[in-house]
Amino acid sequence: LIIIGERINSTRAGIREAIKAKKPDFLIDEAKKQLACGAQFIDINCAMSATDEVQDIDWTVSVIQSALPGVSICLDSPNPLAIKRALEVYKAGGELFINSITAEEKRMADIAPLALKYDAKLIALTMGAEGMPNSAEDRFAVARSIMLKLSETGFDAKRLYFDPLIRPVSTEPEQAKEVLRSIPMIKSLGANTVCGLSNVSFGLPDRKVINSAFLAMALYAGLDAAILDPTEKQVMSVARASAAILSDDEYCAAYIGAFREGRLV
Ligand code: THG
Repeated sequence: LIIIGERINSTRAGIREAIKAKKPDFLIDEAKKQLACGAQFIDINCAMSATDEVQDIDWTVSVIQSALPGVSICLDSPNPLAIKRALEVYKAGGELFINSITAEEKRMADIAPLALKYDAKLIALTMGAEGMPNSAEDRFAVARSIMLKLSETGFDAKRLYFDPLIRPVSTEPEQAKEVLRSIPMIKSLGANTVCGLSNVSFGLPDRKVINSAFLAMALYAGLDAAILDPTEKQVMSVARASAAILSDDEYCAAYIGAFREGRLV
């Protein structure tokens, strides 16, 4: 399981303010905290910033990687210009995710060559021309068409991560099950899967309980990566336990290590 730490996101007021005021310490601290809790990638999203996203992502990526050389980053933006700038600023050393493309031709044509050039893993939302998919079959169909188009560019399916787009169980009770059903279908294409976890619990109390239950089920279904808050102890405990149970943690070493560091609930 690849853990992508989601906390450096401009939808969060504290992050937005730190970027606006150009205060690096708060952002660096958020990155360090997430790495200490077991994140392998730091998601960076400046899309909600007050001024210019391209400049903001440039500054944020620079600040994070000068404090943490070799850190692996997930560049989170729908804007190819922001992705392009961030890739230019990024110094090789860690690994990269580009988050994300959709079935939209223009965005794919802009981003796929960049993912190839910078040897980045690529997240593709299973969002078709008709908008959000409903059934597992719809998600699979969008994933297959994205993969066909990408394979023309020479992009390797092993570096591709499809996000089947979770919706809140509070308002769309059938959707989580459809996402779970779509995971093995999408993986049969030879690609990987990723989820932004927290949407599933939107509108419900004690969201971490729903998030962790969904994560356990998604991991059993074959989920390869998750975008989540790694400082959330319960969610990370269930992630560790699930990896041990699914034989994705040799000798349960990560689980035992997390216990020894007092990181399990
Ligand atoms: N899939 C992909 N990328 C994604 C998402 C996804 N990137 C963004 C998002 N979803 C995942 N990242 C976050 C980051 C922060 C928060 C939620 C998701 C967050 N949310 C607060 C909340 O829900 O209570 C609201 C913000 C605040 O006011 O603090 O913190 O699904 N590929």
